[in-house]
Amino acid sequence: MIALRPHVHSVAAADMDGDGKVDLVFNDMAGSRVVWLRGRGDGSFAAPREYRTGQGPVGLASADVDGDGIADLAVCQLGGVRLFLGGPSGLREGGTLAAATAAGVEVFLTR
Ligand SMILES: [Ca+2]
Ligand SMILES: [Ca+2]
Repeated sequence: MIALRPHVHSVAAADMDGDGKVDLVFNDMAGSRVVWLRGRGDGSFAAPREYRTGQGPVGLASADVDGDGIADLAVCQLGGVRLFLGGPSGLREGGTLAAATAAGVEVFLTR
């Protein structure tokens, strides 16, 4: 069981550790985090694991953006988009993809 504040808006379902079983990640907007549940493949999940985000994570999208065959996670948060890369031990920080500036949104394309 994990205590969540209100404002869970988004869930992403994908295999983010490459074990062939679908995992779930959901946002905790008020807690500035995402919560990853590693799927066991039978409808149950391992203990939740938390990853800090910027303020107000609200939207999630999952796809293999670095081409290693393991799903990754993009998190829309206040002021930009943060990337988490999937891997055998879970998610790891992958940097900022886009940030809001006074002039608009700046998109970063470097690795
Ligand atoms: Ca998995
Ligand atoms: Ca990947």
